[in-house]
Amino acid sequence: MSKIVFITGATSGIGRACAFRFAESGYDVIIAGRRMERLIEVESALKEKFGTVVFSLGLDVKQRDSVNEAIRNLPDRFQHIDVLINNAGLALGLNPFYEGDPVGWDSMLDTNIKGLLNVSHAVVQLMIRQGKGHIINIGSIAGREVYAKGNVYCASKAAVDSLTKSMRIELLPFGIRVTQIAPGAVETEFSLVRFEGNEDKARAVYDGFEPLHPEDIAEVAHYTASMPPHVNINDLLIMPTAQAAATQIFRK
Ligand code: NDP
Ligand code: 8X3
Repeated sequence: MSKIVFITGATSGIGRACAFRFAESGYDVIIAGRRMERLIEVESALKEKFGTVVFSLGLDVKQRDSVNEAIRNLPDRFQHIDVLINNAGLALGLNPFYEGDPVGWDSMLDTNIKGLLNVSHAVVQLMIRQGKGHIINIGSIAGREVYAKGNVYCASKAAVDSLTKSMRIELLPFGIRVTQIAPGAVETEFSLVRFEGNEDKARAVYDGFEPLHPEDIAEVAHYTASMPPHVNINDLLIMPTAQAAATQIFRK
């Protein structure tokens, strides 16, 4: 029986790359995200390229009732989840907090923290029954260091760091592994979302250096999941070679 990975935020960037990497090594995949047309595109590509068994889940991780219902109603063959990648997340804006938009704060906190909790809470019930599983949380350098104008996004990723540690302690009796992967700058749609579709601003974030590619993080996520069952990789901070800290980037 193939292993099953459940990836949130698989319509773009890191999540999409994870779907391809895990599919390549023979996993069946559950891909989740709000944009159904993107899910259909990823599903078709995975089927065509690797013959993957895919289940697409149009899902907003902020909607707790929908998350619970979606996971309760997974087809039987997807009711056994080996790996959950909590990747869905976003930043909105880059302003001092006193100029920030509270609607954006709600969206970041509800997605990056409560969304991760909603999905984990539902999926972990399956893992507890199985007596095994692996939760991989995508944190950020922003959860380790605070940078000016990062305020709520940084706080949301610091919460991911705390929750990862809590999960690891609390899931100890059930043989469930918990890993945090915390990337520095990865070129995805992240900055386009942060700057509300402003392509010039988004491109400028990655100007003059080679950022990480989503495939780099997917490779690492796959690596952590490929270790023997008695090995848990707790935490990985992964930066582009040209980046030493959140705001220390060497640009040519
Ligand atoms: P992208 O914008 O490319 O991808 C974000 C993904 O999250 C999309 O698939 C989006 O899907 C999904 N998503 C957002 N909100 C929701 C929601 N409410 N419900 C379900 N899915 C949602 O960015 P990245 O790939 O870069 O981001 C992935 C993760 O990596 C995030 O948690 C981000 O914070 C983190 N990260 C990113 C870094 C970077 O530099 N890019 C660095 C460190 C961490 P859809 O819109 O279809 O719902
Ligand atoms: C995304 C990386 O440095 O833009 O988490 O916050 S950063």
